[in-house]
Amino acid sequence: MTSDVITFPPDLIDRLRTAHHVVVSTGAGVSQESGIPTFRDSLDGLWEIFDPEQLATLEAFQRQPDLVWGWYEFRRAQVNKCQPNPAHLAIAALAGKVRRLTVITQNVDNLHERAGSKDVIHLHGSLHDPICTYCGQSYTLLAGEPEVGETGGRMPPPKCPSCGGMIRPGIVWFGEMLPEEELERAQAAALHCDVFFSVGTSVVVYPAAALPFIAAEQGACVVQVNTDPTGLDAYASYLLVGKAGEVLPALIAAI
Ligand code: BV8
Ligand code: ZN
Repeated sequence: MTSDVITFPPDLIDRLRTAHHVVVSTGAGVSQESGIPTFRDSLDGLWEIFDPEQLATLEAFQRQPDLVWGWYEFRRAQVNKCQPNPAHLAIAALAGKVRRLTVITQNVDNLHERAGSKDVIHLHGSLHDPICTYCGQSYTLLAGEPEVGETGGRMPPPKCPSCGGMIRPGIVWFGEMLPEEELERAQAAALHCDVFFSVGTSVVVYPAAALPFIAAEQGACVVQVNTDPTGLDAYASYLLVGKAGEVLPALIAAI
């Protein structure tokens, strides 16, 4: 009977115990065990006829605002029904085990924050912070559940209370620049950290995907936590193959 206790190389544990700055950079895989589909999972229900890369663009929003707004409200309702999973909780607990921790995410859900992580760098925005396309003001979403049916569906975006402009999701779409300050902070963290975790990301979408390579280039210990291989495999110091919700709690407990 093989033990299901996960063991880790002693020098990885030592690296974490002595590190001055640890970075954890996450993708959709860290929220998968909370029940949120990843980008590689095909969209289901009403959305299966759409490709996320086609929907997640300014052009799609301008052409079909009700469809794109409805998709994001459907996803926000999905996130509101989910809970942070043990991976999010382990990342939050890591902050109390290492000297300095920076959490970076490509995800647009708020599960890191709901798990207790502080000052999370959102490179691609958030489902929970829509803005006005005209005046840029933040828009406060109505409390409670977005009114979307089980399969979502077309919903007209709200109008800005200040200027009447159309409200859009506070999301960085394909072809859009990332928020400058967040990107600079993330790149600086990759440049100066001792240990860089890449968790649950296929390492495909740039410039976020460049971060683990920047860290490897400057000599950081790069650790990938993923169920599957990615383009980072050959550059990582450690490949922890498995579900983030199982690997991370075991790793944090071993520090
Ligand atoms: C930019 C918000 C400068 C949206 C996202 C043509 C024109 C313009 C730009 C480009 C172009 N061609 C290429 C580009 C650049 C483009 C890009 O990189 N494209 C890729 C497809 C090649 N990038 C951009 O457009 C960026 N902006 O470059 O601006 C510019 C401007 C104008 C002109 C030129 C350049 C903006 C990119 C941001 C897009 N927005 N998100 C939304 O959420 O709706 S991207 C979105 O997709 C995510 O945020 C994330 O970044 C990416 C999905 O990746 P992952 O998170 O990794 O998820 P994925 O499903 O792929 O993988 C999950 C992984 O988890 C897998 O490895 C799996 O094995 C693993 N896993 C699953 N379960 C578990 C697990 N691991 C552990 N445990 C588990 N349980
Ligand atoms: Zn406005």
